[in-house]
Amino acid sequence: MVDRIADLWGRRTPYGPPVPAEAVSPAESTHAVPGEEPGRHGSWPVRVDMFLDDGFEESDVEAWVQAASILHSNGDAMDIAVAGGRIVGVRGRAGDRVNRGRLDPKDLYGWQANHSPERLRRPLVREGGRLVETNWDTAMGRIVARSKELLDGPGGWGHFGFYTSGQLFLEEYYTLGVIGKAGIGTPHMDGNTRLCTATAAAALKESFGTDGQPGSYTDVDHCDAIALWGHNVAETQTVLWMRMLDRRRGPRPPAMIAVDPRDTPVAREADVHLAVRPGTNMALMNALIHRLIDRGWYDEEYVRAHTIGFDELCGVVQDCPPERAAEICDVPLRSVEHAADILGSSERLLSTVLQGFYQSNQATAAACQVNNIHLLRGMLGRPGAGLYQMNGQPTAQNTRETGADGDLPGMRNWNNPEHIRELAELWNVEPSIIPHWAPPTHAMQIFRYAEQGSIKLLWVSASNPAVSLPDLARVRRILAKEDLFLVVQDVFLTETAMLADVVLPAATWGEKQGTFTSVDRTVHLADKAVEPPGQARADLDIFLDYARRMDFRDKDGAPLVAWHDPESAFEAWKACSAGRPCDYTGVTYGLLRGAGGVQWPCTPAAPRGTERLYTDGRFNTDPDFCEDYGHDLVTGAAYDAEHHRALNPGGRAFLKAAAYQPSPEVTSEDHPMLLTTGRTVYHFHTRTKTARAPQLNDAAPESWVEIAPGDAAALGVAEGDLLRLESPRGTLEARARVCGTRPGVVFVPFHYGYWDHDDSGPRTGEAPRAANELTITSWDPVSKQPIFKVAAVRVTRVAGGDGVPSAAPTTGAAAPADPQVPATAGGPAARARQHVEEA
Ligand SMILES: Nc1nc2c(c(=O)[nH]1)N[C@H]1C(S)=C(S)[C@@H](COP(=O)(O)OP(=O)(O)OC[C@H]3O[C@@H](n4cnc5c(=O)[nH]c(N)nc54)[C@H](O)[C@@H]3O)O[C@H]1N2
Ligand SMILES: Nc1nc2c(c(=O)[nH]1)N[C@H]1C(S)=C(S)[C@@H](COP(=O)(O)OP(=O)(O)OC[C@H]3O[C@@H](n4cnc5c(=O)[nH]c(N)nc54)[C@H](O)[C@@H]3O)O[C@H]1N2
Ligand SMILES: [Mo]
Repeated sequence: MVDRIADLWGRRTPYGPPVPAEAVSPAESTHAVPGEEPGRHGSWPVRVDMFLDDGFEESDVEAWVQAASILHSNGDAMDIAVAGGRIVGVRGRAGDRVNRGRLDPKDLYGWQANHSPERLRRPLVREGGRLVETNWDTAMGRIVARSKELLDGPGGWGHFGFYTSGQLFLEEYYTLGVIGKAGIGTPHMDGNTRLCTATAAAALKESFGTDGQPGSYTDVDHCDAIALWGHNVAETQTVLWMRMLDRRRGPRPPAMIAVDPRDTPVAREADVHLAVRPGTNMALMNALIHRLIDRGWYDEEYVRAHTIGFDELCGVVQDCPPERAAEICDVPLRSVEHAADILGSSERLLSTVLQGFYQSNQATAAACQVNNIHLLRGMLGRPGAGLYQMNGQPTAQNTRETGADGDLPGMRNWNNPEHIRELAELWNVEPSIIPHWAPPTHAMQIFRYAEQGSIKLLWVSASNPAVSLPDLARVRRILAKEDLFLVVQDVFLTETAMLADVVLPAATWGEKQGTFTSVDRTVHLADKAVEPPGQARADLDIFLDYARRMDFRDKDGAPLVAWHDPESAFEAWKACSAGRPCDYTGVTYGLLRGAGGVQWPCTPAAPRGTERLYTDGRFNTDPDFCEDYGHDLVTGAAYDAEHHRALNPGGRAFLKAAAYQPSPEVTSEDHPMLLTTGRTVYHFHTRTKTARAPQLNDAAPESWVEIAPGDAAALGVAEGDLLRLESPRGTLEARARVCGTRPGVVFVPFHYGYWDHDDSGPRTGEAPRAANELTITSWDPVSKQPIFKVAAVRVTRVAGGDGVPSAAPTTGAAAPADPQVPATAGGPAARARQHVEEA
């Protein structure tokens, strides 16, 4: 048994890369008892994690229902324990390729939120300014009446906006996508994936022609170097980190590079930590590439055969030698050189990229440079040479694939008439109804249209923008507008739902069925384990009900949405995916049930799925096939089909370049420090679920400000003192955690809104604490992802802490400088089982 609040990653099971038997020395051979021994070779040992509710034993469990994790994108397979019609715990699935039985702390304890007494049980409508309970007919009736009035009036589809999630299921997104694109015909649809993985998609399209991760999680088993680009994987995809740590503790461990302004657990583990100034990733990347080219550490043959743009790239990076990056990023020159040495000498490099790049300055440009390193070194499409432009949310990949983020389903190109024709044929509608006269409207623009009044109906599903969007004072003003009809479909009465005209109570994970796809293209099925509370309904049923009531029809008068349950929706999606990169035609619910997850493309020709993409060095850049014709990375200007054809890609990847530019907001005399924001291991986003799981909430009950010891001393700040942060947008107050962030930078977790989700209700009379009160309305020119990671602030001390430390956890990046701060622990309530299978 282990307290997985105190011990985030559990017991180590060291292992080494697969090697031919004759190459293994006796000392390195397979050991029966992992942990104490040097470890074994080849495959990651099984360790099954389990947590059951107090008083329950395994023998009390009546059914184990298969699912996968819903609180991050790793796709860890698990079984839900059911007894007496309730969820009573979870257990990792030993046979699954992704996690081999392991679970993340959020997954072990987070399911308890399903049973919260605060779950929405009935629809709500606004009456005389207040939200009152009603029935489904009344709630849906109001939405449909307003929809028909708008659709039939002047401006029609232009008044509709849909803002969805990365947390629903594939079937739900596809249904929503068809309603939006072929029912209403609006381009104003996006997901919160815009805040999350828009840059992953954009960078993959720019370099390789379409979305889709080249790599596989098994690359961790084979690699000899791991580079983590702005990714605190130890706290945000803990099971993937366990796999990396197990390699690091086994024979022939991979080298490790971390790029992060804070002393995260990843940074502490790495051989080289580049604590860059927030907003300067691009200078570092250009310098690393400069060095690789300068030293001749690239694969000339691969570059010649499989890429376009080498000369331009050389031209751009020429001006950015390591010395220049060391100055701009404010990191030691020798560290830049050391990182380049590792990148240049590894034979099997694995990279992961996440929010430190995607939500920072020049997001797509910087993410593309990681692609460039892999292309230059020919590090794609073979074991260990892996690249993940990471996802964050559990189903963000599906939002993108199915077109619920505004892209066209099946990674089709909105600007390619042939792709529009394919969809029109599939759905049996006129091509003209499918929006394709301009790029899909991105989330920040949808909110802008609502602000200006042209979007009059905004339907938010499974997102809490009143806490998660930048510049919250503005977002609240928009959501509260009299002339905006706001529909919120959620499982709790969130900060956003409080502002709605209609609130629809949704069933969630464990209470409904559907599929989802993790970052390495592994598809899992989650089955329904228990009934939802009250009148709550699956999101799929809500969308199907809307389609029925709106009476959307195809060209021949038949219902546009002809499916009726998750499996029939999945079959409809399969037809849409056929022949595209994300081809699901070989996947069935039957295949996914029982066995482990399956990686797309999975077709009758590849019935067990596909481990890696681009194994032959042929990319999806063909003009007739690609998802996008690309952009200028500096301005965001879009290229057209003609430009793309003229480049004659012929299956080659693009090496795209851009010079470094400073962030849109830099420090000034008034705002002399940089604010960056992000996550802690215990909470998920706006905490609607994790604050309702006692073990998780108790580990991080209140917000905090991370500040470096030198800055704290200069401001006269001690651990636990109350600080005020002010940016040009707003103010927040929280207690100081003096710890290892870089000098001049403060960090605030973005999880805490103005509502306490632990039953104590809205916070009144207290100063705001949400990180997004301070962040800026500004986005990457290519991916349109907001810049959450860089804002200028002024920091002042408001009051002393009387020697009481802040409530920040001690386990992750917020590990305190002061050793006297009591360690975060979960105690008996957090005791979980971990069972290591002996070889
Ligand atoms: N525990 C937990 N896990 C989660 C989630 C969660 O809410 N909680 N959410 C999931 C989701 S949706 C996502 S998107 C992922 C996000 O996962 P991550 O990207 O790992 O998480 P973040 O904390 O947002 O950001 C990562 C790091 O970026 C660093 N950073 C800030 N500015 C810069 C910069 O300019 N350059 C560089 N190189 N680094 C910078 C921060 O210090 C931070 O440590 O996590 C997923 N997993
Ligand atoms: N400052 C700052 N801001 C950020 C970030 C950052 O790093 N810094 N990160 C950004 C990123 S990467 C992300 S992903 C976003 C996340 O931002 P949000 O999407 O706003 O965050 P969540 O709290 O996950 O909101 C999901 C909502 O869906 C509800 N929900 C859960 N399951 C279901 C379901 O099955 N059906 C329905 N209908 N509802 C459900 C939950 O109760 C919750 O209210 O925040 C972004 N904002
Ligand atoms: Mo995210």
